[in-house]
Amino acid sequence: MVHLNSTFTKSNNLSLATKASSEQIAEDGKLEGQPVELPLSKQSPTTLTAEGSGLFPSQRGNSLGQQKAEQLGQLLLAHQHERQLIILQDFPDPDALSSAWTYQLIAQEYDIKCDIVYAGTLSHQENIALVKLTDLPAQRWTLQTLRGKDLSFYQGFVLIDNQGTTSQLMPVVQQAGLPLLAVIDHHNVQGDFQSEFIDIRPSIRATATIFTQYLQLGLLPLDSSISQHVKCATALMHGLHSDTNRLMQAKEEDFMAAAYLSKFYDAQVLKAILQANRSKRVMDVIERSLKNRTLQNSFSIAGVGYLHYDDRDAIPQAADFLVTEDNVHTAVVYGIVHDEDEELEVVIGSLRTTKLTLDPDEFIKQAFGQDSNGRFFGGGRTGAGGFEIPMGFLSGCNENSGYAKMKWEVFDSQIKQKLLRLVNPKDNPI
Ligand SMILES: [Mn+2]
Repeated sequence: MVHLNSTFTKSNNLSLATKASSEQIAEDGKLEGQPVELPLSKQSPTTLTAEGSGLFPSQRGNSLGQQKAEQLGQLLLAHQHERQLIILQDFPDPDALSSAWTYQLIAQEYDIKCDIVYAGTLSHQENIALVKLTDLPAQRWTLQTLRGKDLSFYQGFVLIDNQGTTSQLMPVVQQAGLPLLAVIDHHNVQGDFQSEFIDIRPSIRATATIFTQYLQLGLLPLDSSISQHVKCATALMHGLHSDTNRLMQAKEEDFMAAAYLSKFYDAQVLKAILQANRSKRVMDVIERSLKNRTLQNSFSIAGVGYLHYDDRDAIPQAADFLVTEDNVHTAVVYGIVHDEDEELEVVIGSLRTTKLTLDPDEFIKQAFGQDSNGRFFGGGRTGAGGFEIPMGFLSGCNENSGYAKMKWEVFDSQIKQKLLRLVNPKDNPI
């Protein structure tokens, strides 16, 4: 599938934009070293200096960023307790998605509730991966969906990483009389619009950079102990990465933003997002494996529940992914694969190891043993192994969800026990 980016052409350089940005840049340096007080809400009282905001020395002169962060803080303060719509281009890219999420998190500090919406689809594997792995809260609103929505529920809308020219939702929102509150973008100015706040900086390569600056400047300082912040930083890193062609087109400010994000983002999750040729259902399985994994003695063990026969390949992919975690040398992922047509169920598992002294074949044979005919449930080769355990009489009847859940739990614990006997030889409960 083709990754549809916005239809903006960045080379379509309007003199208006160039002039505006060079004028703004000429103001740089004015506020250098001065403390800037942002009018924030009570939830995040912050008096900021460039010193205290974790900026790099060369960024202290970035008065435009500071000025814009301050203005955005004022805007949000003036709209406290409201509901806003964040409109993205019809085929949102990682830059748009991550920036919108950041806006939502910042606005939350002012008790503003935002819905992130787009009218088209997430067409690229990477976008789907980003949304799944970070739980990014974007919603698809088709024109049909819109008919059932009462837009008077919202007090305004904002445009992020676009200027309204690439969204089918624009005419509808305008017709509903919603005011445009903010436009934050790095594309050249697309035309005339009235907005309370405008931060359009075509000199910056990604909207994610602009949002990272807002964070750094104190609108929402990231905290690596908050999982949502880590996910958001990961999303921003991905946005920045993808809009700068893996940083190859990045400018100083983009690198500075990346440097700040590097302290918070999750490299493993980003790596998973970048391995883009995976289906959404594979991503679901990887997500489950991440969520369910148990780490013991450098083993990562994860049961992923039920999956369709067509998706069985997701299990080795999830194991490939889990084994990349720091301090993990071996990953085992398993699930119940079912073929609806035949009411057949089988437990399928995969092992991946980077430990040279661990023989996957021996490990799996030892862990699961043989069936009544003397056949082993699995085996392996260097670095990888797999197993299949037929469920026989217990196959099917999953219409009863309570039963299906119970069945999974029994298999899950049994497999874990057998594996953990080898992982922690002394912890054998029997
Ligand atoms: Mn962009």
